[in-house]
Amino acid sequence: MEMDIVILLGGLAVGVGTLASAGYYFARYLIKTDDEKAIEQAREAAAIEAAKEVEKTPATVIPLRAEPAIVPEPPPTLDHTLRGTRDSFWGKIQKSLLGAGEIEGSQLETLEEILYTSDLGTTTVSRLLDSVESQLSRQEKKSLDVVKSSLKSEVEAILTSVPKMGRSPFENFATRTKPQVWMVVGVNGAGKTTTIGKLAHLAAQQGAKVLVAAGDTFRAAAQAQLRVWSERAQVEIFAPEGVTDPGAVAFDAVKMAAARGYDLVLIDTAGRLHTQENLMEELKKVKRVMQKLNPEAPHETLIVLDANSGQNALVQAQKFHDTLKLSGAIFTKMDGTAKGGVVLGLASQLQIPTVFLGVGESMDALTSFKPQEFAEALFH
Ligand SMILES: Nc1nc2c(ncn2[C@@H]2O[C@H](COP(=O)(O)OP(=O)(O)OP(=O)(O)O)[C@@H](O)[C@H]2O)c(=O)[nH]1
Ligand SMILES: [Mg+2]
Repeated sequence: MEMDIVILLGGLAVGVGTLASAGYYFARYLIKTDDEKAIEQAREAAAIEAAKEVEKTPATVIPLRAEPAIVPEPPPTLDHTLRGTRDSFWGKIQKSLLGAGEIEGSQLETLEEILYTSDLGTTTVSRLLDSVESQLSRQEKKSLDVVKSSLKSEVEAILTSVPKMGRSPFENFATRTKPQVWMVVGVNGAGKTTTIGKLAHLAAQQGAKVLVAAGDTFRAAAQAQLRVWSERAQVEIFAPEGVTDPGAVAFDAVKMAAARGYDLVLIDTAGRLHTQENLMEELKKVKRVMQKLNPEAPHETLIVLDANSGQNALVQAQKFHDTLKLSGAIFTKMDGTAKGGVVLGLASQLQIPTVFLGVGESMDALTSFKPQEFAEALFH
């Protein structure tokens, strides 16, 4: 009995204790003192102010893909491309003769000196000098504008006197026999493979079915380089593994193109110096081998010349012309050279028509050569 009372009293004590502590916590958290209420209100107000500040700040948008938009660059204009050449030619003439009065004696010598250092070639220099010295009256020689227009007409006359100058090899393309075969030759690094890529692109854009043939069997990376260009231009490539004879590549490419209805075969060749007789002979052989299939092939034999090589380009062209009978020239790297005057040299000395100009490294950077436009840009 006593034991029961002890348990009962113990239970009561625990119950009262629990109630007391529950009451304390109720009073502590729900019934707040005035001080506590004031602190809480201040905190709330501060939080609202802070939220308003965040709202005022413009949101920073982080795009999912922060890649710059790809805007295709337009190919540079000829006027822009020729600025280096223009500065070293007409720019220099203008600077040294401005305000000189009548151009005679020492001024004529200065003019001659500038012309000789402009990579024009001796024949062109004589013609240009003559157009000022003998064809202008004393009065006319006093005007820089008259001198300019006389030089410009002479430049135009030199360029247009070459048969087929500025003719595009794509002229009447659709009506020509299939496949047209173009062989591209030149010294090492002139820009042959790049130019083939550009030509392939141009032809493909005009709807032609194009095959590029990896006739440079000499340089290890040559096939791979041409493959990259063929992918860019979205044209087919003929590049057999392990074939070391460029004649065999050209032959098989032309054969395949004829069988499969290609419109154009562009044959890349290994770079070689015009002085390497055996390698020049090799090119003759490539040509002969193709002619067994098609006596008219190659329909175009185009030399690629680096404009930076200046007068040496004329020596190269002469030798390649003697060996292969060139049908046209393409000057590359006209952008960023001061030696573009060599285009005139090629016309007046060798009568080889320039058909395209390379004006940059991209696929679109190939422009048709137009004599008037060239003369215009040279004297702008
Ligand atoms: N700026 C500029 N660079 C060019 C032009 N054409 C070609 N190039 C550059 O010239 C370099 C040589 O070009 P390639 O096409 O490999 O020359 P290649 O004649 O095939 O050379 P090989 O096969 O070694 O004889 C490359 O870096 C090209 O990008 C052009 O018109 N302008
Ligand atoms: Mg090459």
